[in-house]
Amino acid sequence: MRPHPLLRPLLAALAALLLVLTPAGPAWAEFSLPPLPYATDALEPAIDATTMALHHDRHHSGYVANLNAQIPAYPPLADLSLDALQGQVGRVPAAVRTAVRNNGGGHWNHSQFWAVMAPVGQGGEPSAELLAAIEASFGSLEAMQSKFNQAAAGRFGSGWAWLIRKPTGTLAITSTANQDNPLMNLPGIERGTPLLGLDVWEHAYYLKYQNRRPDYIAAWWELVNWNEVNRRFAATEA
Ligand code: MN3
Repeated sequence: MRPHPLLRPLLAALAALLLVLTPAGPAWAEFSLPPLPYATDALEPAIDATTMALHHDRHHSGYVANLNAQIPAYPPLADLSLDALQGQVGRVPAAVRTAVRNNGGGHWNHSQFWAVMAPVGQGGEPSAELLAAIEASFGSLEAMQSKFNQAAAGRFGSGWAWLIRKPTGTLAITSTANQDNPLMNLPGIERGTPLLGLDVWEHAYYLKYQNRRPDYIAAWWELVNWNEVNRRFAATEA
């Protein structure tokens, strides 16, 4: 049977209409892995290239993929920025909360981690404003670093050490387990704006340092990108 002569132009018109009505991109935005801001060997010798490649290309990308995998079960996730998500983890439905907490936290934490490091000699110095705040809260830069080192070395199992600015304006050192961070509205977390966070999961240092976490922590200070820490501190003043 021959199709009606008007069928083909009618279908073409319908297809054109659908093209006009369909948004250009997907209806929701997926989270994406940021590229490292330097080469994988740029932080040698404190952090070796193999650790950096595995850490970014396998571990961090895994958090991003697993976070995106929660979107079908909880579509509002796609409308949240990564920053906004951290403060709302406690309101995520129970069925997906643990996965969003672990993988959303993992994505945020690692994104800041790459940014607060720089090749030796390229990280600058604490700004006068940041240094004044550190001295007001801890007495000295060295005292802050000592307290940070204790938090990093003393974190049992996997987690992070943080320099944060509390809602009161003072600076503090804190530590979180697993992939939690100080932005999360969850019980047991000392909240504040992270200025500097160190990954003390074994995957961050074990290839080079094995069980010598304090050696990794000591070497890491050479990599701190104070320019970025200064920027984060200044943003809390805004
Ligand atoms: Mn890690």
